[in-house]
Formats: sequence, structure tokens, C-alpha cells
Amino acid sequence: MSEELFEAMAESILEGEDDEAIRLAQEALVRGIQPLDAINLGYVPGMEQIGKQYSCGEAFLPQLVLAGEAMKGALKILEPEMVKQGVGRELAGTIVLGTIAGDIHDIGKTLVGTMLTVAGFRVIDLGVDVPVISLVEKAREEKADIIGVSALLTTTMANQRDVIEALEDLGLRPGIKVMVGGAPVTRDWAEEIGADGFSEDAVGAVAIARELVAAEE
Ligand code: B1M
Repeated sequence: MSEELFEAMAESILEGEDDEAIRLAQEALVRGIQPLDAINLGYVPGMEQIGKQYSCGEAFLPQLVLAGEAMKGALKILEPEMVKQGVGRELAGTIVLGTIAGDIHDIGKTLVGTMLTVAGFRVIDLGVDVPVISLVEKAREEKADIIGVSALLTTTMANQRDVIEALEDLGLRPGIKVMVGGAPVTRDWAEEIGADGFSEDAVGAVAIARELVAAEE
């Protein structure tokens, strides 16, 4: 039965129907489906499919925009529920998070932030198109354990390296760790730029953040 609901969720993204995406998210909660399952098994496959269609010229920018809006509508319903489930946890650490300069994709980054919040991290989310220096200064000011840098474009991925270099120039390494992620980011890339952690999804990001904080202690 959940299968049908997940398929309808993917369809709502493909069709860019935010009202329907929201309605299905509400239905999932009523039916006791875990919010993360709804995201990963329902909406994300829709996003992946629209991305593929865009790549091969079967979908165009306005459809990407509508798909993004539909996904955000669903997350507005599902994310508070996830946060509620994590309330009362011990502080696991502080992370300054952002999508790197030049890049305005925010859905995956926000999901990573929500999962970290659920796991007990204090998350300072600076949003999208964040200049390198803003990430670094905020992390210093807030005595953050980690800077989390998301990038969805092969062109902006390169700016992740600049965060590490800026920390080094200011003598803030290895005190402040750097975790990178985003669709085009790979483990090889993370190693090449000297990042401390990499994850390909939001659940993995929590595990890596925990490891990085534990390594500090
Ligand atoms: Co754009 N876009 N987009 N887009 N978009 C991609 C990324 C693209 C792959 C589509 C494609 O061609 N197939 C392509 C990039 C190609 C490349 O560089 N390799 C692309 C392009 C080209 C562009 C524009 C340049 C298009 C244009 O203007 N001609 C433009 C760029 C604008 C800019 O940033 N300067 C653009 C714009 C947009 C919209 C605004 C229309 C919209 C974004 C809406 C929004 O975010 N508010 C959009 C969308 C929706 C997409 C796709 C379809 C979906 C992205 C998404 O939200 N995925 C995307 C195709 C795709 O990725 N399949 C595409 C769902 C999300 C949950 O996954 O973000 O990957 P994701 O996050 C995951 C993991 O990556 C990981 O965990 C998350 C949860 O599991 N993760 C981390 C992410 N950050 C992490 C950080 C971590 C750890 C893990 O640690 C800190």
C-alpha cells in the first residue's frame, strides 16, 4: 500500500504539483509512515527522475523549478515531524552549514541540516550561495566543530576546496573539521581537497559528523 503512496509522491514532483505533494506528505504522517521514508522512497526518486529528464532535454528549467517547489512543500510538512522526534537529545556538537557560493540548490542541504538537528547537533544554516569567508567566520564565532559544505554543481564544487584553504590560512585547522557533500561530490574529490568527511546522503552525514566530533575528544 505504501508503494502506491510513494509512487504518487514521485509523480507529484514530476508534475510539479505542490498542493498534491503537501497532501501526500500529510497522508503519510496520518498513516504512520516515517517522514524519512516518505522523503527517500517517495519524493527523492521523483527529483532524480526530473533531473535525468532535464539532462536529456525532456524537461526544462521551469519544470525543475516547479519540482523544487513541490519538494519544499512536502519537506515543510515532514521536517518538523522529524525534528519533533529528535527533541530532548544531548548536544552532539555544533555545525555551520551552507550551500557554497555560486550555488542556490538548497533542498539536500536543508535535509542534511534537519537530520543533524534531529541527531542533537546545533545547526547554524547560512542558506545558499554562501561566501567562503562567511562560513569560516561564522564557524570561528560560534566555536563550531564542523563546517558542512554542500555543492550541487560541478562548477561550484571547486569552491569547497576554498573553505579548507581559508581555514588553513587563518590557522583554524585542524580544530574546525570540514564535511562535504552534494550530488556531484565523491569520496575521491573529498580526499583530493583534504576534507575530513564526506557523505552521499543525509543519514550518512549524521554518522560522519558524529565521528568527526568523537575524534576531537
Ligand atoms: Co539544478 N541542477 N540547476 N536546479 N537541479 C542539478 C543539480 C543537475 C544535476 C540537473 C541535471 O542537469 N541533471 C544540474 C547540475 C549539473 C552539474 O553541474 N553536474 C543542474 C543545473 C545545471 C542547474 C542550473 C545551472 C540550470 C540552469 O540555470 N541552466 C541552475 C543552477 C543555479 C545555481 O545554483 N546557480 C539550477 C537550478 C535549479 C533549480 C533552482 C530550478 C532547482 C533547485 C531548487 C532548490 O534547491 N530550491 C534545481 C533542481 C531541483 C535540481 C535537481 C533536479 C534536484 C536537486 C535536489 O534537490 N535533489 C538536480 C538533479 C539531481 O540532483 N538529480 C539538479 C534532491 C535532494 C534531496 O538531493 O540535493 O543531491 P541532493 O542532496 C542529497 C545528497 O547530495 C546529500 O544529502 C542530500 C540528501 O540525501 N548532500 C549532502 C547534499 N548536501 C550535502 C552536504 C553534506 C553531506 C551530504 O555535508 C555537508
